[in-house]
Amino acid sequence: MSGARLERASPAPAGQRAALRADALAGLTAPRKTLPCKWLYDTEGARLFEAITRQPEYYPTRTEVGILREQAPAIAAAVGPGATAVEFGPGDGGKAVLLLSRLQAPAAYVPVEIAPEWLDAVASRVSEEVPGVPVLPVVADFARAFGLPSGVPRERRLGFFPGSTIGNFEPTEAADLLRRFRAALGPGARLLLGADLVKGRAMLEAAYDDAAGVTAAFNLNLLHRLNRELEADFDVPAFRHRAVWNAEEERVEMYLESLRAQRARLAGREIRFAAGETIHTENSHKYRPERLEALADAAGWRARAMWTDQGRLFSVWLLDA
Ligand code: AVJ
Repeated sequence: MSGARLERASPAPAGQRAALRADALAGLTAPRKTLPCKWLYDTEGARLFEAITRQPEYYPTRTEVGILREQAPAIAAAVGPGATAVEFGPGDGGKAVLLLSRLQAPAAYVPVEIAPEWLDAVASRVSEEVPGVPVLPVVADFARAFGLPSGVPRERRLGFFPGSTIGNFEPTEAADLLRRFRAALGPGARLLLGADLVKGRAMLEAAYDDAAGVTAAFNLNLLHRLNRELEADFDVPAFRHRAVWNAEEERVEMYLESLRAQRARLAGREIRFAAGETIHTENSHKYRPERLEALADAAGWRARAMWTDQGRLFSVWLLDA
């Protein structure tokens, strides 16, 4: 996947910065400190995530791309000709290029993305690499209610939500999200969904704490970001990255752990840390196939097909509205 083509505008616009400040103040003054994982993805965070996907321990991206490639004929046959692919959070557009180039005569590609500059880059990449498929970009936050513009064909809509991004949502939020996708896509739609599967602790914890330290840098970048954008003064080397498989909740949890008692200034407030105290920065939920199916069901979708790899590490689903 070539992530280098895309650049997010930096620094973030004023509205975003105010939202970051509000989230950081709320999260870091709570009894159990937390920061929303969406803030991991500034320019540097997006670059580091792309580097994570190339680490030997981080199996999800390469496994999902392998499934999409290997099962492309089955996926294309199940989807049929003339689909309009609507992708929620297209990343660098690499998976869209893969999908569109394997589908039978796709009618259009509709990337839905909150950052306009990111959307432009995806649109030009897909137009270049899959010529002949019209690209209709939509600026929207798919995590909230949204509608597709009237210019998007109504027939044969295929939602596309790869990457196990669904795993970043709590199961109830994930069901809400799938329900909103269904509402936005309309009757008769399909959804091609990627979900990471439950597996053993060792493999999961290694995937979220690679030996090269890229995931650690990705997580710690959140503190650098608060220093950069909110003029905070976190002593970043005094924190360390931790990744823990929570077997009860079936999710990998990422934390930043304070190595000593310390304090930091943030937007006029003092944030205190005890030695060993943590900031919870991300949940990455893993699914058993039957749980994913139940989740889809609860959101009004019916599972039509599921594809997996030989090791049953990752799953790609085709759902019917
Ligand atoms: C992009 C959200 C799917 O949860 O695996 C990778 C993000 N965090 N390593 C994931 C992530 C740490 C990733 N998602």
